[in-house]
Amino acid sequence: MKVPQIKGTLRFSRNGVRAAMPFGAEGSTRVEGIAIEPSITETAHGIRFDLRVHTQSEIVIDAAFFETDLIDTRNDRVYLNGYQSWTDTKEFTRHDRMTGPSKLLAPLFEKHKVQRYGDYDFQGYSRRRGVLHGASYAYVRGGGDTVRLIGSLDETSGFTFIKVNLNKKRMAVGKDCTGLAVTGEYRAFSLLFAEGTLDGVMDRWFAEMNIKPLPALPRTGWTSWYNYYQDISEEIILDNLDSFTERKIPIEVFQIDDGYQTAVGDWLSVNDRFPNGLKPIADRIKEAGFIPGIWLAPFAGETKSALFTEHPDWFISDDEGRPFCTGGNWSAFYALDLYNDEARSYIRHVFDVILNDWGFELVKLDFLYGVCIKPRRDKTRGQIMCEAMDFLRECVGEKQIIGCGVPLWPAFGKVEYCRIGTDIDLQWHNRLYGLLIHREFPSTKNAVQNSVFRRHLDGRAFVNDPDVFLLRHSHAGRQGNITLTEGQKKIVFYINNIFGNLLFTSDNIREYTPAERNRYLSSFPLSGKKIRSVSVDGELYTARFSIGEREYFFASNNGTKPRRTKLPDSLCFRALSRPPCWFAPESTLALAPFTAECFLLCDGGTPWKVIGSTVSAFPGSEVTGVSGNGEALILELAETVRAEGEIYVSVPENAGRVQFDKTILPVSELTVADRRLRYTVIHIKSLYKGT
Ligand code: 9PG
Repeated sequence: MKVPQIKGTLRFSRNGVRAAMPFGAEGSTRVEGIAIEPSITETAHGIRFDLRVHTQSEIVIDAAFFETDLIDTRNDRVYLNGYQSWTDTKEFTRHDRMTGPSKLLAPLFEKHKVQRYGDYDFQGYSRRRGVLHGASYAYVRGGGDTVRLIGSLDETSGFTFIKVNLNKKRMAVGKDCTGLAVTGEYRAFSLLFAEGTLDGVMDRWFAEMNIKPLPALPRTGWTSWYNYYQDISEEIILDNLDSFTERKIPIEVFQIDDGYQTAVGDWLSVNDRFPNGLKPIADRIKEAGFIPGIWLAPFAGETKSALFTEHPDWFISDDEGRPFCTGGNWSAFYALDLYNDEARSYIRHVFDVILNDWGFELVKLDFLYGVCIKPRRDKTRGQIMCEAMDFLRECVGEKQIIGCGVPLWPAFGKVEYCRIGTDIDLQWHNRLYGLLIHREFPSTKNAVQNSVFRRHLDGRAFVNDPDVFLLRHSHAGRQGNITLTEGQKKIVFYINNIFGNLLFTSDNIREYTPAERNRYLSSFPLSGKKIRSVSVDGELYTARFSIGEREYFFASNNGTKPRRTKLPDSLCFRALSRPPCWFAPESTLALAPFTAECFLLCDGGTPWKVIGSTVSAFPGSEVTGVSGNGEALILELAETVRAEGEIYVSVPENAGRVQFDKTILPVSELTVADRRLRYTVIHIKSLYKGT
């Protein structure tokens, strides 16, 4: 790639006197006692830009930013990474607006401090079309498959913000370091520019950072939040646990969410809905063969907590020494000061009890952004957040972490799993909220969007947690008010399964109808997917991916207008459809509003291949071995198959019948677009126990 242009300014004050110094890509700038030293080098992974500031006496930085020339045309799309896990993220166009909490409603929001959930207190929101920003990294997509990445290599010195004005083809890069006092050296920027395919530039960025994901497997599981919310009890938790064990559902993680504690912050004070405490529950979960998980917000303390009322001095305060509110959740909450020794000891003790005494093996650590809500004179937000992640890692040791509500860069390589989108809602999207409140609000639409657009982090930074899928109907569960339609539930189900690798639900599976149950069971086995290509055109999402040797196509219409797309150049078996349905190569697929369809690509020509199945949502992924010998068919299934259904296996031209498992099976014939399919049908009985 060509060397990017760099035209920057460092603004600071020294002894109360304001000054500014320009910098470029090369050549140092000096004034008495201060030197700015840029360096631009070509590495194995791209073009690296570093900017160091050396100062003999203390300076207080006001701003550090530069303009660069990554945008070619007004029609370029720019991926802008939202500030934290929940912030909406996608490839933006010049028609998009980015909006923070409504200024008009500010008095209303004052109590809830909605601006503190994101970057509203320190990043400008002009609400103008095409004037947008993101954190830590961005990429520009012109017409085709090539993208130009700009990625921060080091946020321990402060968050990097990338701001664009697509109408004017401008991009500026700034460091969130306003108010930082520096003496000696400050590494103001460390960035990689790279050009290539999205996968290519992501590989190179992570290689240049030398960040590797912690070892962690894809997991299936259950969490209490999206059915019971805070309204949980021992009885509810154990009843749901039993529902999985009785039915021999092969989930791996069973996680208790918010609601067990007397107040947020008082993690060791379990409320009276759990009369026996949590240790016996963790034991029961382990006896059932699952990994016990628990939620906590380790830096948070709500107004009514004993933690906050007894130790207000452990919390971050404003410049006048008053408590600095982090947000409106619960009875409003505050964040512990990471640099207060007693606060640190308290957090260490909490983890020691939860992990070692109670025996939990996985913690979902939430509302983490709170800890860096207020930069210090000696530390930027980015530095605080990175140090906080190191501290949490040290506290949790070898046990596992799901990061949540966290700026992503500091979580790279530090947590096994990480939420990359906002909360699933029981409705698709509250438009009014979208227009008026913070970008982090629960929205199924935004959650799905982030799962697709942040897919490149999965397996590079951590395992992506797309949040839960829900399959229950509207009158099931405590929260009988689920208004997601069948199609919307199917979209979330597929997108989570394709792009995420932590597959949780919150449904009470006892309440499933037979159809809901079979849909749920069709998610087993969870199999690794390799994404080959993705296209997003408005609300039409399509993707090609593979599972082992098998190829798949997925399409969803996430909007309210009917859409059409073309199937790949192969016979396509439509998943979850009965009777079996094969589509001709390159047929047009009509997608009604809010529908999703997944297809197995099968040429059908060669014998002894799975050419369709209704057992798995990803037809064929449940089959670990298929072969034939004369007329005898050998078929092996994954251990975690539970659903019932039919598997369609192609047979040789001359085979009039097939022998399988001591039975004789007939051969069927079908012609789809002048391709003849000869196949046999194997009925798989449900291994599911109970109703
Ligand atoms: C427990 C929940 C669940 C959930 C988390 C988190 O923007 N917001 O106002 C907002 C509030 C709560 C929230 C997400 C966003 O939920 O993501 O899975 O654990 O806390 O309280």
